Amino acid sequence: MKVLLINPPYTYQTPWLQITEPLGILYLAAYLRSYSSHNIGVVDCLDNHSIHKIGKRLYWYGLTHVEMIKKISEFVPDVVGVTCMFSKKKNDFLGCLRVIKSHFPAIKIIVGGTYPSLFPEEVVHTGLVDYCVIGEGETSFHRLLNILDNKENGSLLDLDGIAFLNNGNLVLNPKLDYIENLDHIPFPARDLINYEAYITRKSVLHGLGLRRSASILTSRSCPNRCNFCSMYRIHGPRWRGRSAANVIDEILHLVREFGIQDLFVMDDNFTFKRDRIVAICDGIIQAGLRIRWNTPNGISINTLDYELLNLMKKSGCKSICIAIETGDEELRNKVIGKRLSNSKIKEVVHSAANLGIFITAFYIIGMPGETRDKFAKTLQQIVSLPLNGVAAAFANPLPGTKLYQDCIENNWCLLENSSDDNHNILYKPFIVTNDFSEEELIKREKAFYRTFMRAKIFTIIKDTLLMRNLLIYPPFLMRVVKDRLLRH
Ligand code: B12
Ligand code: SF4
Repeated sequence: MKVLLINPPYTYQTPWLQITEPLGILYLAAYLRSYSSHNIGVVDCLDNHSIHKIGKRLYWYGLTHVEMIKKISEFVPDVVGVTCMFSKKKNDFLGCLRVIKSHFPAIKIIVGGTYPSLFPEEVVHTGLVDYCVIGEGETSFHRLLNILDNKENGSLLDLDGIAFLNNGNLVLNPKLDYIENLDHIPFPARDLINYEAYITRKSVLHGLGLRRSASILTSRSCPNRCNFCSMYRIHGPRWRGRSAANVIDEILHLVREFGIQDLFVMDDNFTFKRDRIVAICDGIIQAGLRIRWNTPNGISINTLDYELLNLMKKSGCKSICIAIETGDEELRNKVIGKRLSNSKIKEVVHSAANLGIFITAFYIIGMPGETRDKFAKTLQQIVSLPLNGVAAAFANPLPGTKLYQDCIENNWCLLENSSDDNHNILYKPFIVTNDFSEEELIKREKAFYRTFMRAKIFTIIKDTLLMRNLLIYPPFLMRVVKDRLLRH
């Protein structure tokens, strides 16, 4: 069968959204190419990097629907597989499915990714899809295609991780069977997209990216259960890691085939297994790879210490992102469920700073229970710790999380910023409780960045020069200025 995988276009409020390669569908493509005889193609609507203003505070990222339809027509697929990485991109995703369905009613539509995995029932009831694959997709998608193509005996009714309508009745089989040995999955099929566009895209992710850069995933899922995170419902309850040797092979491949110099390690919990991360760092050093790497998705502070950070640094780690979430220990542990002490944070941040590793700390503003006093502890912490950068997001009750459940039960969600609003992903508060109003949260966000900037302005200037990222700013600022001018 001819199978075309599609990464749909996005809409977003600003023209400076960070977009990295769609590793999910590239993994699926690689798996199917290796283990099946299906003919696989990919339309990555985002790999042309075009951004168009389409409304007041609204930008279109990637191919237009007309361009996407043209590409589908050229491939003549029997099946299209469409991904959706963010729940908040639901409307863009459904819009894309609508267009495909109306132009190609005979083509089977299969979907997967974050939103379809969390809401399979809702997705199949849209009437826009034939099958929804839940969670990690390689094996379920492979078997689904084989059964549809009569290459495998078996019933769809028994297939792991799938939802569909069978004569109008919902079949919903949860995902139970995850790939144990991740080395069994080939490297992402980067050759199927315009990969050079991602490699040379001049946007900085926490200090790196000005040189030739790529993303890599060395493990799947995370054993923790933070109240705002639904990761485990997509990639399973248990952390699984690729072997160090397999990871080094991929890095060598990226360096030799694509000339990669900067690596974004996108894992959810890269440093979870100490012996593995030690072997990866040793492997990079022994192979003489002169790459720089960072962890834009955050690494767990509890897994770090001076010795490990020192080794990471020697292997090319330039910056780390760490998830502190709040300066208040009680809120961090009792509400968020992080199990992370202020003293451990202090120890790790000072160790990294002493080693010259740049540190960006992620915080959440507006978690239920965040009183003014607790928020003041966050402000104290970002000033007192030797951090190089901070990023704050408003607490966001993504459907499928414990936080969402709590917000529904307590009536804390802001209606005008509900999950149906497609364009609000980061910039507005989502929750109000007795501890804060919407206006108060907006003030807190401003205070957060103002406090950090005032305290660290010299560090910021020094880092910009040290990381040689100065060249990044003119094009970025041009985009910001253009956006502001066009807006008025
Ligand atoms: C890379 C990444 C980013 C990159 C950018 C991604 C991009 N589009 O450009 C950066 C670092 C910039 C980023 C930013 C953010 N991110 Co992010 N990010 C990721 C990350 C770490 C990796 C995605 C990935 O490649 N996964 C690896 C592949 C193998 O997994 P997968 O995509 O799920 O695909 C598998 C299955 O889902 C399935 N599948 C997928 N598609 C399809 C299609 C078909 C047809 C089939 C059959 C199966 C299938 O099979 C695949 C292989 O097994 C994920 C976490 C994660 N581990 O997935 C978070 C994640 C997607 N991000 C998340 C969030 C919340 C954000 C932010 C909002 C964070 C913030 N507060 O700033 C921002 C938003 C940015 C934006 N674009 O709007 C959440 C989304 C949650 C949700 N329910 O929506 C995730 C899941 C992390 C989490 N811990 O919950 N992110
Ligand atoms: S540590 Fe990160 S990936 Fe793990 S549960 Fe918490 S937010 Fe999710």
